[in-house]
Amino acid sequence: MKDLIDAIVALNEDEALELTKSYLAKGKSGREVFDAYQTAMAAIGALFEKHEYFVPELIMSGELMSAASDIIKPAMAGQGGGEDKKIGKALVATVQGDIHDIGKNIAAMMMEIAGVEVKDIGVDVPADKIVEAVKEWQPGILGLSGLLTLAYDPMKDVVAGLVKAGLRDKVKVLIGGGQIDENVRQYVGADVFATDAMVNVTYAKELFGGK
Ligand code: B12
Repeated sequence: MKDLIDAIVALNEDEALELTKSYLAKGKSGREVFDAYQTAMAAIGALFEKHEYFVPELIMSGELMSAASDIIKPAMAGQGGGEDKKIGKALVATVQGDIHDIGKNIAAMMMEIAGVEVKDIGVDVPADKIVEAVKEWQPGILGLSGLLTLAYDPMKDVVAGLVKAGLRDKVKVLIGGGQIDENVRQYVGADVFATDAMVNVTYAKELFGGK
């Protein structure tokens, strides 16, 4: 799908969305098409680092990815099946200071497709609001997203808040974002880290016993 990846990286939205539809129509899976987007987003991030792209390009790439998600989501739902059967609950948020939401939305979407009831409380959410939401809604999984290195301390604050509220052993904390690794997981005190939304799905199925 090199033509699709090139169109995304060039931020040629019309061409990218047309190719997205055409690849799905020709039988590529939602997952394969989605992977092409993730490859392209990584390339866009690299161009930003090299100062060839700037914030407006990041904004455009974000809009393109959101528009593409609307097309890919039904294709993935069609493949996954079992959307009506809820196997458990997951709360998701992007932590304070971070407004990136594409990865969070995809992680939420993949869990919904796997039959998890998902509540998304948005971006730039302060730790106390997240802890409060866990207390009220009692999810089995708390998925925290953060793409900035600045997001690690707010994630740690959420875990500390859960401990303080006596909720830490009631919820599994998954943290996700392109820059996250095992060191960050340990620093934050989360249960699992994910640089891929499928981790969420596998984990949810294990935890909630879904098929
Ligand atoms: C698009 C984008 C933006 C858009 C976001 C639009 C939106 N609605 O989200 C906008 C323009 C707003 C933006 C702003 C900024 N950005 Co920006 N952005 C990106 C970019 C190009 C792509 C991110 C993306 O959507 N990727 C595609 C998704 C699908 O991937 P993902 O987020 O990693 O998610 C996957 C996994 O990580 C995982 N996952 C993610 N969350 C979760 C949660 C759970 C629970 C689970 C299980 C899994 C999971 O599953 C997802 C699907 O597989 C990245 C570069 C990159 N390579 O990531 C830079 C990047 C993240 N941005 C960066 C920066 C610096 C900024 C700004 C500070 C720029 C500025 N000077 O203003 C601001 C910060 C604003 C803020 N306070 O948050 C840096 C961060 C560097 C750092 N180490 O901190 C990056 C890495 C670019 C770079 N290479 O320098 N950005």
